[in-house]
Amino acid sequence: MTTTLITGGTVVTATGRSAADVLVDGEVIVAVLAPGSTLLGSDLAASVDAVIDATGKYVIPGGIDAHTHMELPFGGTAASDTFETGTRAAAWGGTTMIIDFAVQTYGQRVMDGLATWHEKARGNCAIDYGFHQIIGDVDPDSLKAMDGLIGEGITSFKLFMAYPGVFYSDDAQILRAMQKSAETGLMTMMHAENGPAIDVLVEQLLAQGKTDPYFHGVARAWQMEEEATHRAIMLANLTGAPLYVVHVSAKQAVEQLAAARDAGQNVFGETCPQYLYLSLEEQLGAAGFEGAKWVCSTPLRSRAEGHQDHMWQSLRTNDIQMVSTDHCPFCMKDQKELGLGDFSKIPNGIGSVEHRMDLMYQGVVSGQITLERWVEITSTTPARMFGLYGKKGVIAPGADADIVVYDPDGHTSIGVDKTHHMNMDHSAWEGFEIDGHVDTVMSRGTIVVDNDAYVGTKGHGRFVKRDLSQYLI
Ligand code: DUC
Ligand code: ZN
Ligand code: ZN
Repeated sequence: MTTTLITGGTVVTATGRSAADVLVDGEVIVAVLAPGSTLLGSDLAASVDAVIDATGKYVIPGGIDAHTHMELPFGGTAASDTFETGTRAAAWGGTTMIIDFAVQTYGQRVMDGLATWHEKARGNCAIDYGFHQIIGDVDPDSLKAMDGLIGEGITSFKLFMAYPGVFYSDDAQILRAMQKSAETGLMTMMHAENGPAIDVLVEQLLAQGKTDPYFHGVARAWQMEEEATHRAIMLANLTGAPLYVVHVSAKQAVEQLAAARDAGQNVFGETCPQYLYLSLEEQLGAAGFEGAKWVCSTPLRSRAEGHQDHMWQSLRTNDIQMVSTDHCPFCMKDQKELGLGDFSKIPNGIGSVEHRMDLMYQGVVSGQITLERWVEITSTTPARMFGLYGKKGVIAPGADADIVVYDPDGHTSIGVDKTHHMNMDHSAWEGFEIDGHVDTVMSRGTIVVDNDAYVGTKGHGRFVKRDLSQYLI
């Protein structure tokens, strides 16, 4: 077993920062020591196999991206990152675990859907991974199958109030699934948009000749998100189900979540970097078909309406608890292009798994969030939310040695000809400049990224079984 000492850095956790050395033995952290401590010997550096000099740098728990879609068949094509390419790109950006979504499609058995996703991921990942289960067909069989999910290490399932004919669940199905959630402790994850109403607007816009990507954002108006979020909260309230709303983008949806939380309900919200930085006017409204790069659901919101500022504020006030990516990449060529002349045929999704840690660190630089909050929303809360904390999401003895050495004096330029390892022919983040740099990434004690070189291996990443959410009593 290899022993590594990470020395000279500032260890940052969700609750504070301190100068400390981190000792790794094999796959786990075994000690966090005050600088100069002789407790484990007078010259610890000389007695370990490797030393990482983190002087002037932050030592943080590796990022956990709790919302990715590698290889997802969707919109007439499939997300362009495989588990191999997507987890490698994640590692490049300081993410050491993803939680992807296994899919049960209509008419399929839940456990067969899960088995398919295990086959896709097994032996291919650069970093550890887990699964949530999409229940695309809530019927008596799938409700029964949900009883077996916890034993499989899958402690959360996702329903869609959008995408009629694809993943959509109606209110009766949602109610039944939430009853199961309340009974078992499984976290209900919700894509909260009123799909049937959106489809009417889509049809009307297209009939008026409004076919550009911009109209994707018009059809998926914030009222559609607010209404669905409210409905999901009410159904969760009635049933007692814990609820986690994914990819929140509208400030009105945040207000619904905040009100429910203030009233004591177990309701949580996730946002994504695109809802903090990008907008309906600037990106979705880009000239010609360019806006297709940013077609995702929920959609980018109007900056004039103040959604982005409100979302940053919600991260500070904890009305939104964490940031994932909803990584669902599609190339422009042959994929996004399916929607030339009809925005509703553009595959929905943005690729960001590589850049989440950097983009959120830029929020520290710009004064939007603190250093500790950065760690909290990108690693510690995702770990607690999805039953991984202790093993993941923290720098402490006994935790997996998933560690990132981050250089606040470094710089990262994002763009397809610069930092870009996702399997896409464009970057939704082209031109973004980050005042920081991921120097070293360790996954369970193995260095996978070292000073701008990928040194990881396909298959190093293991499936991680998760406990129930650690936010629930
Ligand atoms: N939204 C996206 O943008 N892509 C995948 C699925 C989703 O809900
Ligand atoms: Zn979704
Ligand atoms: Zn998603």
